[in-house]
Amino acid sequence: MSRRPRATALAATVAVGALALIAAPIPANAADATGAGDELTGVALIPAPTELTGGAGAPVELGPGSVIKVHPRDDGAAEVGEGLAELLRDATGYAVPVGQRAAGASQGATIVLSTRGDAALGDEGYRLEAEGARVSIEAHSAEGLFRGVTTLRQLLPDEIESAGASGIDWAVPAVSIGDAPRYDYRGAMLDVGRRFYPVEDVKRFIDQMALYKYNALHMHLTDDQGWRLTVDARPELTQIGASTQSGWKPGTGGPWFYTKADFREIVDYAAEHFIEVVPEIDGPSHAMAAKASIPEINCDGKATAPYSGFDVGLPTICLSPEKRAEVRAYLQDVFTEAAQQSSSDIVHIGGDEVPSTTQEQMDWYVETSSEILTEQGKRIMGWHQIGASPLPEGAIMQWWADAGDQASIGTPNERPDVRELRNALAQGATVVASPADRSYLDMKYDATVPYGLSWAGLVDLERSYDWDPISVTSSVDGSVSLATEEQIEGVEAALWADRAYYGSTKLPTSLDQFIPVSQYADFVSFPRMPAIAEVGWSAPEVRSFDDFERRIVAHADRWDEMGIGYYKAPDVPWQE
Ligand code: TNX
Repeated sequence: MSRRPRATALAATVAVGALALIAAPIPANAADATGAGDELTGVALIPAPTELTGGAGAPVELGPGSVIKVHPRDDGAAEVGEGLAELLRDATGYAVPVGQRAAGASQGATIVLSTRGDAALGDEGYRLEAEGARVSIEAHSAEGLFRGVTTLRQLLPDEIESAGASGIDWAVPAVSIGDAPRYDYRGAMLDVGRRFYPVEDVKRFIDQMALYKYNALHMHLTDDQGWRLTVDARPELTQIGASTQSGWKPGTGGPWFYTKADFREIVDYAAEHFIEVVPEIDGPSHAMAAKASIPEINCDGKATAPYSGFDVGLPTICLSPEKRAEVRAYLQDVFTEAAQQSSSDIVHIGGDEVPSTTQEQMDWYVETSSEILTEQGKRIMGWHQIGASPLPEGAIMQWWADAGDQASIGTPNERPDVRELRNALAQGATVVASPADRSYLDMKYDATVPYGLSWAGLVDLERSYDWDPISVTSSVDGSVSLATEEQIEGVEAALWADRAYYGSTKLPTSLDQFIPVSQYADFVSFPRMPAIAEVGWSAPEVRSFDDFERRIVAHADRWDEMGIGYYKAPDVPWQE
């Protein structure tokens, strides 16, 4: 998946915005839950589309004769159509043939899919019309069509998410939708370093991401507590570095890593959902698993003991001049193989929480990593500390600041983080916003939550929803704004796993406190992951927390169908 140039992205947004004005759209909140009889009753789309109007005609009824029509040479539509057909077949039991000649819709409506829509729709935009005997979705790419099909999925009854729910009325309300994302990059991060997610659990997370139109899975593959990626040139990294997780010493299970086939399976599964996989190899800190595996990246040339504790800010790999050739060789091996195994044009180099290095050492680390990855044709991404160093063209800085950092913007005492942001922007870098006090899914929703941390504060649903990348790169009163809209690449929800156990205000005393990893992920991600999806996708004009709350409550039934164990946050008016 290649990203479109910013200029086109903006043109597409403006074009859809202009359409929205002409069509005098009903805001997404028009589907008032109390508006019985209103044709938009029950429509609860997340993220909110750019333009949504209720059609005057009848709802679309799918039935045993329903077909998906695609043009014979439209391979993208055929592929996306087959995915939709599988979903429909599982849930409805109907045959749902796909093809040009799929005809005979006497007992059910036709779904028409096309990737031959106007170029102004951009890579991910689409138009969806539903009325009477027909649903049509048109995009300019398979990816855009997939996003449109995702909207159709949310227009169908909740039972679409479960297999074998026959006997219900498979109706789609009459609607007209024009839609395109605000930002190109809408990521979610899994910390498989602290806590390993088996392939099936990663796939489950990908399913959840896809339903909310995320397009980048950032895998934090290495940390102090574990190394998860197979690197052929350095087998020790998984032989030794994969023997630990946070709280799990060598010999308590494992090893915990992805074989090449496993990783391929994840990348392919993500690609089927139009999600790219951004691999992260963290360094020069957060690298104890590598230091335990490879003696020559330590200043004394000796391997460290495998680490399974809960600290951050631990020693870095050796950055003294006499060790640089060996460290460079290590970086060459790990970044090359990470680049080759992944599907994104971005590789994440970490760079966070580095203790006791000089700026010269950090610069060497960032420049060396960048050189290796530039040779591989990749862009680099890094936590915002990389902003203090010279950055290559196309670099992305991931802004993970908390409220205190933001509050210092424009004051005489701007924090170093803010200087890093300014420096990165001045070099032409773009920003992915993942403010810790908004989009860190490991922050507790409230003080009663038994998992996670609260160093950036408590993050309830409204806090995770009510921000955007411009607001978190501006002073509190908005008078000093550091990034322009063009310099924002997107947003990311970050699911760290430092405290993925029950009773997380204290360190665990027994392995029994570790709940299954998907149970942890479901709980901390829902309802907040859909909120951050809307921050990344939806135009500011169609966003409001009150309306989002109405829609999120409606989605809870869908999560029940999917078996997602979400947090029934007490401040959200869930329905019985
Ligand atoms: C900070 S955010 C970290 C991570 C922790 C996280 C926990 C960042 C770049 N570094 O190492 O997992 O806080 O909330």
